[in-house]
Amino acid sequence: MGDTSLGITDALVSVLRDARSVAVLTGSGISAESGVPTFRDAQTGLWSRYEPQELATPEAFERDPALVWEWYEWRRRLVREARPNPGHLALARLERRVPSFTLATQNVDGLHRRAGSENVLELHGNIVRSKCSVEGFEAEPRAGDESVPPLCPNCGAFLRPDVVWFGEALPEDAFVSASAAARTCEVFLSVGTSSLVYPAAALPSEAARSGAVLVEINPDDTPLTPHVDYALRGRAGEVLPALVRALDVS
Ligand code: BV8
Repeated sequence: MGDTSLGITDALVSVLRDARSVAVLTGSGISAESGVPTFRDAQTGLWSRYEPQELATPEAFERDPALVWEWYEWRRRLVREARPNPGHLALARLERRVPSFTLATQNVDGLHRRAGSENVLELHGNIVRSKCSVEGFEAEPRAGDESVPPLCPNCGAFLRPDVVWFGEALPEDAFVSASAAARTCEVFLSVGTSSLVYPAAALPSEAARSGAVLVEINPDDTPLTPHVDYALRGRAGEVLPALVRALDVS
């Protein structure tokens, strides 16, 4: 049965095994074991002197488009080299055994889809995609375009990463679907997020208010911890596989 050293009790295993609908919110903590730095970890090397929250804004792009573009190019290289880890893979396995499963992620690294998850809502966009900073359409640089940032092939404005910056609205359809899943699920897992960034951070409480069993998977406490039914203290790459394994043997 459950691995009680990680807080996985028989009660939690049985609730999850019987659930017909499960919703999950992930944050950058689930990608930490894939080598993608979490959003609030001290940045390494050249980027150590910048605060991510300062760079991930329209104002920073307005002020210094080349700097912001280079920061994303650095992160894109990390993401390209990264592989899904056992935490991502466990969520893909869980999706296959739950009748209704929704995975809302704050991450922009695309690792959930690469792990085989299908119903993924990218609340904050995807770092691999670019879009025109004026027209807003998805666009890629023309071959041979050496400018930094590259220019929109359609209108010549700067391209920007297709992610949601601080102060920007989340993609409406993704967030509406994530809210609906939070309101209707029986079990809500909050994994690898500091629960500080809104409106995504409101989803777990919305689930709890609608009667869901609320589970947090994180090595540390967060502002959500006092409100959860189960706080599983550990790394996503360790806890999630143990949780899914417990379902298989139960
Ligand atoms: C908006 C994309 C309005 C870019 C990101 C109240 C309501 C609404 C908005 C606000 C509000 N209060 C404040 C706001 C404004 C702001 C906000 O929330 N600010 C915070 C800082 C207070 N919100 C916004 O601006 C949002 N927009 O509301 O617009 C609007 C509405 C209509 C019209 C116009 C405007 C937009 C927010 C999205 C910003 N973009 N990312 C990019 O990536 O470059 S957010 C960024 O933070 C990442 O997406 C990241 O995922 C996210 C959250 O961080 P975490 O994922 O939690 O990562 P973090 O490093 O913080 O924590 C990692 C956790 O993992 C830790 O707990 C750690 O313990 C744990 N961990 C570590 N290792 C592991 C682990 N866990 C498991 N396993 C491990 N191995």
